Amino acid sequence: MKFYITTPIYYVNDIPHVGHSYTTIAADVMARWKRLNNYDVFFLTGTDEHGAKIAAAAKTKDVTPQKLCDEMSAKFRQAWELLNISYTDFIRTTEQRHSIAVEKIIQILFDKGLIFKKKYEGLYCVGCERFYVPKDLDESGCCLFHKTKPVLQSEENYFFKLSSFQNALLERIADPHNEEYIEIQPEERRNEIIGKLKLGLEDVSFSRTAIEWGIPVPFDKEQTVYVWVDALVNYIAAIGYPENKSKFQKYWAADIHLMAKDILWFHSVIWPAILIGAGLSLPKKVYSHGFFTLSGSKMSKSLGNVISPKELVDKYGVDAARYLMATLIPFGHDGDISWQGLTLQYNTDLANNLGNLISRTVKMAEKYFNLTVPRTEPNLELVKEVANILKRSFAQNMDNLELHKASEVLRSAITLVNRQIEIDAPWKLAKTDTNKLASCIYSYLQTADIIAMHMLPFMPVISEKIWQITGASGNINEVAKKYFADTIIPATGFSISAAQLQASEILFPRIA
Ligand code: ME8
Repeated sequence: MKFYITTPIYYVNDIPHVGHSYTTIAADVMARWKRLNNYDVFFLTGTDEHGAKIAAAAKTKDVTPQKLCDEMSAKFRQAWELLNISYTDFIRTTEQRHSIAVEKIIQILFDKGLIFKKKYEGLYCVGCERFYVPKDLDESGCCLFHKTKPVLQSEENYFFKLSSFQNALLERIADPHNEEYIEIQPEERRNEIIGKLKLGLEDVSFSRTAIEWGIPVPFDKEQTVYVWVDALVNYIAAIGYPENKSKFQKYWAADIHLMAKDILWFHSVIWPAILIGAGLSLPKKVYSHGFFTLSGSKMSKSLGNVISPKELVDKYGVDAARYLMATLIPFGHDGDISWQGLTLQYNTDLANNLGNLISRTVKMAEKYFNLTVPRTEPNLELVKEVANILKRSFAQNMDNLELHKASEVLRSAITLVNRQIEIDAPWKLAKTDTNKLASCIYSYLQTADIIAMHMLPFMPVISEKIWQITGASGNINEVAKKYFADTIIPATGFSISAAQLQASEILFPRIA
């Protein structure tokens, strides 16, 4: 089975920050989870490089737009490398494979009579790269996202007959039984889109005359393709449209387009309308996660409160940074993040709970058995209980993109083992019953391994480290694939080879 997941392609006028990282880490967690479940995963990210915004940014820096794009796109790649993002492909809209696909789509829509020329005057927000009507703006006439006044622009452009797609879209978005159903999540966002759709749709400009930094319209070289249409097509260009038919057929339609609510309209209305118009099938799920503020304020360069991926990694380490970002706020809901909140969660979940479980277990193995715990029957009750807690809801939460809930399940499994250690009191057993002591420690090691397998999508490097420290045999990813496919069961399928336990370094040093 295939699984095709995408992030937005990010604008290169901005440096990668914690907002972009949020979506990309979440997509990576999903991609890794699906790989562990034996899916053939295609995970796409990339950069959005055309349009007025990029041209203006290049002008300010006194460089050519292409130079700016090359530099900035490389920064996104570096950021994703730093965060250990396992993308399959990274697309840039200035690549030829991309412009070929855009030209093809625009031409098809034009040939089908879905694009026509019209003079238009409207309020354009460069930040959003879109026209607004006054009712979309706040009381002072500003864009809700950028808090700036859109400028009046008048042009003769090519328009897309979006208005004629109202019913086709409503059928596919509102009716779960429709063959081409697009699942918009979360529910509140879906309802908002349905509500807006019911009010009717206006035709939308699909080309610009004033903007040179873009892909020329194939049937009128005086115009360039509207940057949003250009950008959306990346999702099919990257998987081979139009030339590599077999690759395209293999991966399209997308299983999940992931983004925040700022761009949900484009993904759940404009993009599906383009696809219906071009005779292509529709994405299965469009998921809008929450938008977060930083210590109560909108993140912005001018406020100087932008957190970079590097700052996160420097403070918490790569794996912990990934875990914290993916789980700190309920996925799908707006929230606030702060250094204080991140550090608190780090100390609670990682330094205290998980870190403590590993370090105390290994310390006991070292103290009482010189890191060679004799092979005994583990406390199967505990191992099974941990496996059951995880089985009951971890997979379901992950599949529903409820990453924070999946992490809560993990947390409760870890807490359970830590409590069991208190109940068993191995330090007392050491004086009375070394057999039982070995069996207890063996069970903590087994549960740590089960937990590590579930942690893999969030913390791939530390999970593997835990696997090695506890002396588990085999490659954690391969064992986990079997485990999630139910072809091995806990306590029998993977064994602790007693001699290989490693003294543990501190996995998560406490942070003040
Ligand atoms: O919109 N909270 O690119 P963009 C949560 N190029 N997510 C955030 C965030 C925050 N505070 N800030 C940014 C564009 N994001 C277009 C997309 S796709 C065909 C074209 C994330 O660089 C979130 O995913 O402005 C949001 O939707 C995206 O960055 C916007 O990225």
